[in-house]
Amino acid sequence: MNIAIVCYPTFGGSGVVATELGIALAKLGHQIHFMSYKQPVRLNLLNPNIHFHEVNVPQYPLFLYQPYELALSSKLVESIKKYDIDILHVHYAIPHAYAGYMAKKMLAEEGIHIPMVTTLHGTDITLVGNHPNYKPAVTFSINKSDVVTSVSQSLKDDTLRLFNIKKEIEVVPNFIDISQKKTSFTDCQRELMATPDERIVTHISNFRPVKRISDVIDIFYNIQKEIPAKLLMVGDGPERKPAEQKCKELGIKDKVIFLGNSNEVDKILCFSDLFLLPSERESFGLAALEAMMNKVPVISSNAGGIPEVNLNGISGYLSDVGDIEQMSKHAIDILKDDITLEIFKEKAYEQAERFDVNEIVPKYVAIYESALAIH
Ligand code: GMT
Repeated sequence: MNIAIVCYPTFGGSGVVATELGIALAKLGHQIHFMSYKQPVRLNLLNPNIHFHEVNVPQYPLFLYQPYELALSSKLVESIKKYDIDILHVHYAIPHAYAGYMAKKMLAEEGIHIPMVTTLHGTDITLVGNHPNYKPAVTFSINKSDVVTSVSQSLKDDTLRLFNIKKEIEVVPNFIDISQKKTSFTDCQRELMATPDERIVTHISNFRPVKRISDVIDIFYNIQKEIPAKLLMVGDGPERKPAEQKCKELGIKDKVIFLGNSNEVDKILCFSDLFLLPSERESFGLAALEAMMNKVPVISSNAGGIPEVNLNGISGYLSDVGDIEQMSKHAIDILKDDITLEIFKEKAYEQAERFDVNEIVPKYVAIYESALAIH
């Protein structure tokens, strides 16, 4: 199939999932055309089946906001015709499903009919899409998609609760490529980050308020009082500066390393002992799954779809949002002795295997095939 994938190119999980999906489909022999305003961070173009088409938005001083949707839908129309695209898969409803629908309508005028699959990722529904200023357009473009998928059952339930959706929503969980882990472990340089007696605790996100970065610091503060430890903070965003300030005030600044954005998270996770994800909301928690693939147990909140990924008492522990005391206690329980830690590490890996690329990508292929069959 010739497949167009529209996604955000930045460090957010939706762009990562879209990119990994395109790479997996390209390995299966499909021609993949990524459309975005920048090359997605995890996209390695050294594959003859992968193509990247940059969406350029001309800057015009009259506009306070440049019309990205227009540029995207025009680019889609042009590329779908030029590359004989069979299927359009948009990740993140805003504005991709909307622009995709406009492209479909323009193409239909020329007698070209192409099915559109929309994958909902979370913030497009729970945080942004539900805003009254966006809600009618988001509802419309979900209902006008040929197939709608969501990355967790929890997100499906939220979508049906918050929007007037007439379409069936199919749950297709996010995935990881377990085989990648086995090959990248030689690069693991734990000694650069911590002394042999220290545990390494890690958090990865885009440091937005929804990630509750302050809770991450509080939990680590409690851990390091009981167990020698370092905290690796990977990513960047609005909560980074306040977090750095908080570490200074708590007197733990030498134990917390802010690494900034990285597209090589496996090289950090491979020597991590525990992952913290105390989010306020999380439709899935891809970062937690990536940790588990690297045998890192997870201390998380029980928000949204996280319980579908992290199993309480098995791959880590779950607590109510904001329950710092319980999260700290559970973290210390896992880290306090090598045998317990090893058991949790193995169980985290076993749970991650359920989300392997080979289990999940065929579900998308089947969706494309049935969308093409009925279109
Ligand atoms: O929250 C983020 O880190 C970014 C956001 C995005 O849209 O890229 O992530 C959402 O999609 C991810 C991939 O499906 C999920 O793993 C995240 O849980 C989800 N984030 C939220 O729901 C807050």
